[in-house]
Order: sequence, then structure tokens, then C-alpha cells
Amino acid sequence: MLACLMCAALCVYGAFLAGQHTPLQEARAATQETLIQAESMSLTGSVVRVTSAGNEVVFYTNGTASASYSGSLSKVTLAARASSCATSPLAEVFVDGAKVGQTPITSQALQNYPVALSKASGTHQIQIEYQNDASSPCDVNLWLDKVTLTSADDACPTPSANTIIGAGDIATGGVGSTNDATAKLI
Ligand SMILES: [Ca+2]
Ligand SMILES: [Ca+2]
Repeated sequence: MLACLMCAALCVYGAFLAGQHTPLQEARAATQETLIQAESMSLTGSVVRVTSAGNEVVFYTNGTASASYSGSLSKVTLAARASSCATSPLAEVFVDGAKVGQTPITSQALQNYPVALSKASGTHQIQIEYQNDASSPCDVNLWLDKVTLTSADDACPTPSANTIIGAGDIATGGVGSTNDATAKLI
């Protein structure tokens, strides 16, 4: 019974906290990330396809990979790698049809390439474009493994007026007819 009483008290405290940004919530909001596997994205391009291993998209030619996303945005990070060629494939990042940044993919080993941006909460169309394909003097290709979307700090909802008004007993616990504790709102 005492456990129930403590639970009731915690629920009231939790309701009080619900209207506030706690340090923990701030930290969570600041680091919230959404991962989209490239192989699950919508693809365009004459030779743009999921690799036989099934874990990457390879752009042998110019093309795009796109997906929708709901939330705010402060950064898009591409996990990608490049073919062995002096020319680095260029990954361009578009949000809702507007270019927000680009990054050359400079390594043949898989690496993370961050692109910073700022978009308010909403439903957004994310598109990665590869448009500098070349076959001379060597074949330029781009492999895309995944896209990590980092939300902006406004992911925490706006606090609402959440005030407890009143006074009196909230919950009473007891064994038999003898009360052993009472939670009070004062
Ligand atoms: Ca190529
Ligand atoms: Ca992948």
C-alpha cells in the first residue's frame, strides 16, 4: 500500500515536471537523431541502385535518393564512400526542394560527412543528389550507406500552463482500517 502511495506522489510530481524543460530533457532534445538507411530511400538515376549486399546505394550515374522526415533539423550527416578516382563525388543535400549544403566524399573508406542546416519542425522532404558523375579519366561513383538527421533544440514541446491548484489529500494508503500514510497537496 505504501508503494501505491509513493507512486501517486511521484505521479503528481511528474505532472508538475511535465510542464517544464528539465536538464535531462534538454540533453535528449539536443541529441535526438533519426537514421534513414539509404537502401530504404526512393531512388532516381539511370544506374542508381541498392548494392547486392543490400546495405548501401551506389550511384554509378547521376541520381537522387530521397525520403520524408517529420521534425526540426540542425544537421544532416551522410555515411558515404567514394570510388578510387582523383575527382571526389559531390553529395548535395536538398530539403523541401531547396539546396541546403553539399560535401565532397573524399575517402574510399566509409566515413561520416556532416552538413549543417536549420529547419523548423514540420514534414520535410530530404534529398541527396549526386550530379558530378564522370567516366574519364576514371570512373567517379558514390556509395551512400545511411543518412542521419539531427533535430534542432526546439524538439522539446512548448511548455503549457500546467499548474496544480488546490490543497488536500491526494492519496491515502493504509492497512485494514488504519491509515499509515497520506500524500497531501499544500
Ligand atoms: Ca560513374
Ligand atoms: Ca545502409
